[in-house]
Amino acid sequence: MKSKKNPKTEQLDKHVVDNMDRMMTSNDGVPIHDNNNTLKAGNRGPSLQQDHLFFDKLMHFDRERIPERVVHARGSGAHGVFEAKEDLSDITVADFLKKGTVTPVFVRFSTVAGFKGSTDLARDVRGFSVKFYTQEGNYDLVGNNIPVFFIQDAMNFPDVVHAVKPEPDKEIPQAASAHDTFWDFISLMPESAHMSLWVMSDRAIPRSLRMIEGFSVHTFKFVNAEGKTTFVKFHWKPRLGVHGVAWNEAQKISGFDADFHRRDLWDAIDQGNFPQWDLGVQLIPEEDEMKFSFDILDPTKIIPEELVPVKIIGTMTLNRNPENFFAETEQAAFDPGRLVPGIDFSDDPLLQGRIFSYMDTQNYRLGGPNFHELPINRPVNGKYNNQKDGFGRMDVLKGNTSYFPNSQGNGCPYHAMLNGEMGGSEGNAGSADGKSGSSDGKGGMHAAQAGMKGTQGYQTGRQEVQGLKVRERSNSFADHFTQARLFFNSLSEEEQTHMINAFSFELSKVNSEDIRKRELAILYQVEPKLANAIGKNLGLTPSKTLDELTLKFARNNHPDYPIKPNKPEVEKSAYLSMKVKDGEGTIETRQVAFLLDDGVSFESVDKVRKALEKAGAKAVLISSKVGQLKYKGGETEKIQHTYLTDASVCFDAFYTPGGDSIAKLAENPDYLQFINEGYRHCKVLAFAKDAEGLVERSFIRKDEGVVFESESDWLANFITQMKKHRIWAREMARKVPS
Ligand code: HDD
Repeated sequence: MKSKKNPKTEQLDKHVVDNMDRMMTSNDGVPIHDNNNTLKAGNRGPSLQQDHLFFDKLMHFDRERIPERVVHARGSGAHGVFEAKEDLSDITVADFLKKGTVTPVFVRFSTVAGFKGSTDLARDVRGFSVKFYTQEGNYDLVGNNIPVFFIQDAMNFPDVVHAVKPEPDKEIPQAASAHDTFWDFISLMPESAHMSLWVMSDRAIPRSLRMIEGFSVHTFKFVNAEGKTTFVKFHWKPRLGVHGVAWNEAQKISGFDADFHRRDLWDAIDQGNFPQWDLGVQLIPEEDEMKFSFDILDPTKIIPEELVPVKIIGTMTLNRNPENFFAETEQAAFDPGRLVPGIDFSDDPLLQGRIFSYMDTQNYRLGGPNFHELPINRPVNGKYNNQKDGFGRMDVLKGNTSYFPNSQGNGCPYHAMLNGEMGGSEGNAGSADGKSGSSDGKGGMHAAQAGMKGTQGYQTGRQEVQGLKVRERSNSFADHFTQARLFFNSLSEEEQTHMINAFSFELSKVNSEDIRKRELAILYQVEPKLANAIGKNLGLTPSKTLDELTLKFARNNHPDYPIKPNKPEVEKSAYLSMKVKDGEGTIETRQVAFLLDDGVSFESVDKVRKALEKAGAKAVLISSKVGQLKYKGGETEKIQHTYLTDASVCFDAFYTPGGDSIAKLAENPDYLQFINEGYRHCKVLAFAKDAEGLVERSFIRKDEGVVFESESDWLANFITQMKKHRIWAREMARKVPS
């Protein structure tokens, strides 16, 4: 698939090294004639100290690893573009948000808790980081697929991370929150109640990274030309909808294909199924800051879309896979502190702490302050300043000045224009020429800076600030349960059941009964129905009041805790459930397993494959061996998937075609496992006429998601049912635990 080019990929391409048709050399370019044998004294003899080619090779190998990210270590990246589609000129000067502007992006999705090599299907938050390479520098929107956070103040960040990571003595469990230290922390921090419900929802086990939402979590600010600010929350809405897998599936996918999400993203882009998200904003005028029942600076709160609608302002399309995982995905340095003109921080105390942490971690992880010069991190509009030297410096700074102000360097690099005038004392800067920061040596404005002509440079939004220096927390942050309740009440019955099961699973893995009880007491405050159902699974009756220890720690922040909450504006939101609404949904890019064997009827395969592919889905043929599948009529087809290598949990729906393969399938336990498990996980199963009898050998019972060829409009119905993503009603009706 030919990939799309944009200014960033063109910049990157200049760094791509292709070994094809090249002679092997050392790192200094010296041709190598033997890459198999070290230099020895005699062909059995000791190796020699003077083997500089061996040292060149080993020295590099020994240093291949860099520290993995302390959180979000496991990630997958892709390139793409963002196109702005709305006129926001009255609320932000952000250049990349000007209607019609197309900006290159690099996106990295991640899990939070697991190590770099951990499974994609962990129950966890997914990171959603976007680096926009704008004409006014790089802008990083470093969000998550969950709109709220565990904690309100950055001071607690290392604590929540230490609690969820493997326990420090035995370093288990890997990529899992189901252990004592996590729930110990959560049960002592009532502010984490809201997010803990999201993490126990199906949002935390996505079907695909292409099917997750993204949120800025924090409220940021837009700044317009007059310096006036508007509060803003960002939302990414996936075109394919938001979908999860069942927990039982997630656990099995981790075994069958731990790279399930990474592979899915790569394959989709590789096959030209470019994933897309719309970018939406919730805008709150400065003067409405205090208008809500919650504090918009509190990162444990959403702004219900019923209160402030999401306005779609553009679309992101991911259309190119990285050339090299390490150079791009691993070395990408995201930082919510990288803002561009027109966007500013709010005073959210979690966000304020992040501004330090990311820069600090990149300096450590990427080995010094020149990480901006790594190809993936370079801005497309160039960087020109007096910062110099340091480990791994790549730019060759020209001229004898590296200070400001200067006259020797013609006053360059010069300040951005303020209000259309050339700013500051460097009045002659407009004549920037080859002697200065204009590294192309051609004189005049550097071509890459053309897009910045007339920019005011980065302007912090106007804000009056006053107050005593205190280590305190506002009482407007003290309501920890109202929005958790809003989330629970907004879910469908099936989703609530999944959440109850998830809490029951996690708390059953906790060894300490004290912790289980403490958490149940928190959940009781959220919603008695939730706490009672979980309590039943744990054999515990939830306490109606918070545990003394929880209260003690909550009173560190709010001495009068609990504080009477404000009445919420919204008690149930239509935007929080993932359940596909009637008549909506798509089967685009869904993977349908065709379960067959030699002797299968070509017609029976072909007509269904064509119909599914027309609707955008993909048919994957599964047989008992790789190589050539032999059709009943003698035709053959190459097979790459088998009952040995694949599992039902990796597919969205199933079809058993007819033909002479039926007798083999009837005796194939792996086939029966496929359809039984597919049914258990509430997926849609279709059977050709000859294959309908196979159902008798399974525990499948006829329902809307079990489709037979002998029924009218069966093919259209197969597709209609698949659009629902899952037949969750099956789980409720038959108590099939998915
Ligand atoms: Fe963070 C990485 C998202 C709070 C400190 N964070 C990281 C990544 C994402 C987020 C998506 C992965 C970036 C990548 O792909 O390279 N983090 C969030 C969100 C938060 C949040 C949405 C709250 C709303 N983070 C947060 C706080 C702190 C950090 C409060 C510290 C005070 N986060 C980090 C970090 C990481 C990081 C330690 C690890 C690797 C990295 O930065 O580059 O600095």
